[in-house]
Amino acid sequence: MSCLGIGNGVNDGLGTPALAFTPSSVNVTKGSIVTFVFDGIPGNHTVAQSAFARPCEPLSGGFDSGFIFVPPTADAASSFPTFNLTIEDDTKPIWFYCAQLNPAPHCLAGMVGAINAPATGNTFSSYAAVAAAASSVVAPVPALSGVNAFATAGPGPLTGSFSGVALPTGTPLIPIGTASLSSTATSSRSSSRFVTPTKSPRHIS
Ligand SMILES: [Cu+2]
Repeated sequence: MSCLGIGNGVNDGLGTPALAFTPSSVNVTKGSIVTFVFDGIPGNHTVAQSAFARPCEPLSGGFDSGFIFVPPTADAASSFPTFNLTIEDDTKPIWFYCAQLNPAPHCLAGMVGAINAPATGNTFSSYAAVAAAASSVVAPVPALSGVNAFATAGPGPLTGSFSGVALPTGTPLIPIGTASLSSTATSSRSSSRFVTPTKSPRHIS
């Protein structure tokens, strides 16, 4: 099993640095379970599968954890929510990113990761470089099944102060599939594809 911390490095028992998955690249064998730990305090992150060439957008048929909110008041000794991915094919790289946009797009800030990335060619560092230059970040719809990996349950436990939210806290409503970093993303709220955040806006990185 591999364990990846997700967070911003404050009071974080795993030492997860700001806006990163730690470690950000792992190699595991078929059948392995990769456990993502939402351990950053505070934090509101996602684990979403993407394609190498489009690091900050959901991969068709990819997995997505949804946003998991860890409040500033969380205890570092908490049982943080985890998201467990079973790897179905260890010959294919699995790329993933965080779709949080607040206070800056995490995907462009380095919150990307890889499972079984090649050592040459499409390497993890190449993926991260493409992400850093992305022109848009798109939040997927949460999904358990992915491409070459799957989860059997959403992130949990979502008890106490932990919760799953439909959109990043503090982020303006954005049309799913058309979010753009260069727009204010607030021009229209009439579309049925908008999702209302379940928490009041706040500034969480
Ligand atoms: Cu994030």
